[in-house]
Amino acid sequence: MHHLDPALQPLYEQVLQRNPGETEFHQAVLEVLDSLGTVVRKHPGYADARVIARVCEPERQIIFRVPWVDDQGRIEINRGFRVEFNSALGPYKGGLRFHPSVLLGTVKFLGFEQIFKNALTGLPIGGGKGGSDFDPKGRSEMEVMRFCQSFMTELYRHIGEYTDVPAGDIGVGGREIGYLFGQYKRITNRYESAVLTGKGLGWGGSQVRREATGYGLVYFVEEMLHSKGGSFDGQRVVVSGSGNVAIYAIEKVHQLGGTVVACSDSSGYVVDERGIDLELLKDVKEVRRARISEYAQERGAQYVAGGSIWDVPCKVALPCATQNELDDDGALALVKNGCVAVGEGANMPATPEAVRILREAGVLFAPGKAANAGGVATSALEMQQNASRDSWTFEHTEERLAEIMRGIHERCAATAEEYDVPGNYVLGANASAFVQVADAMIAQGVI
Ligand code: NDP
Ligand code: 2IT
Repeated sequence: MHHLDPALQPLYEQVLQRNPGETEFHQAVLEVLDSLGTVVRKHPGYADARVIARVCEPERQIIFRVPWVDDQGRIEINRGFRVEFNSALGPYKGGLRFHPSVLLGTVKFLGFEQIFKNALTGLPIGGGKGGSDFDPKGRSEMEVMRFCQSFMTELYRHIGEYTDVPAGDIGVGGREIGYLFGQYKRITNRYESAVLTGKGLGWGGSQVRREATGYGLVYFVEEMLHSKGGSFDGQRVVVSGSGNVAIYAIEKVHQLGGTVVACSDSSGYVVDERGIDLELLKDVKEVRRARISEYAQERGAQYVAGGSIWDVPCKVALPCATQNELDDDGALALVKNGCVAVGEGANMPATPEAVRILREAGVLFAPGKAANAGGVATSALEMQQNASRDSWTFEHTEERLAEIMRGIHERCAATAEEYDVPGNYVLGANASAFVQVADAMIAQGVI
């Protein structure tokens, strides 16, 4: 059993009781409460204001039916979600996930993380998340479009430039954002550019948004390595996943002189000692939407069906697929093979046990809510460009992103020092973000 600060234990038990079965949400809350024990001992006012209890309760949760017709004329029914978690710092902001595993508890864990992540960017965005249990795998373009149109036919009444601004996540990229935006525009008769981010470059999207999460992750980890006198140059790197975050993490690692020798999808992983061929990977994943096994076959690289990618020796590991994909066995394998740094590109990819093992072994660990904040930060830059009816160059936007990521690293490192746990980025991220959100909530009354 986990030992929380006595002031926070009853609160955690209440979260368990009021949100039964939502294990991922419980896990995300526990990690934050674990950090906040240190904060409330120093600043008891936050406990008195019951602001931690308020942060754990979403402002609004929407669940809706998404009926649509497949290519065979069969009626399909999915479930849609939007959890509007916290608007103390700005309109709700966070992605949409389309994956068969999505439950309310999944969306709540992601929305909860998003509150703190968005605060860390320093930009005016609150926290939210949404999605559906729709499985895009094997669906035709037209099926995906009809699904997106039906999803937006309900979602449109809950979102808006000043209310709630969705974007992509697993299973939702530029194609889906296009279909969603088109349907929002038809229903509302408004060209409200900043109602969604991740739009196409020709119609209100931002340069670097596609690359932002992966690039930002690598900037953050590079800062972390610099703090110990290291860098990516010449390092062997393993990146799990092969979607949006993974692809652009690989691209930036290669630009910084590292070599990514393995990546994966939900069927297996590929080991490519020459370094992943990004042109081929983008063609297989972004254009053909095919399996990583096809990459391995065409590249003549080793493919391992199932198995654990963390068995591949590396100096830096970047989990960029999904929650709880790096467990205690994975962490032990990484430590045994001499890994020095782990950066979470995905949301909550490392289990609590894995994080403990890595930290105890002295492995640098960057939590997702800090390290993968580059995506949402660039979404906020997209909103800024839309509001001023402007569009920036790639170079300018990338420089803004790099600056934001350096700022988040600095902020987490400084907060960890302030609480006498230098190098503990988990505590640094949680404490710093919480204090900002809590102060805003207290200033705005009992909200
Ligand atoms: P994509 O849909 O583009 O790619 C997801 C990748 O992860 C695919 O390779 C997929 O494999 C794999 N994957 C997904 N679910 C599972 C699963 N249950 N088990 C094993 N593998 C899985 O999504 P993104 O790259 O956008 O997102 C990846 C992670 O990054 C998520 O945790 C997301 O929340 C997080 N994130 C995304 C941001 C963004 O801007 N897109 C921003 C910040 C965080 P397969 O194709 O076989 O399903
Ligand atoms: O997890 C995340 O931060 C995202 N999926 C991106 C959210 C956004 O609004 O850009």
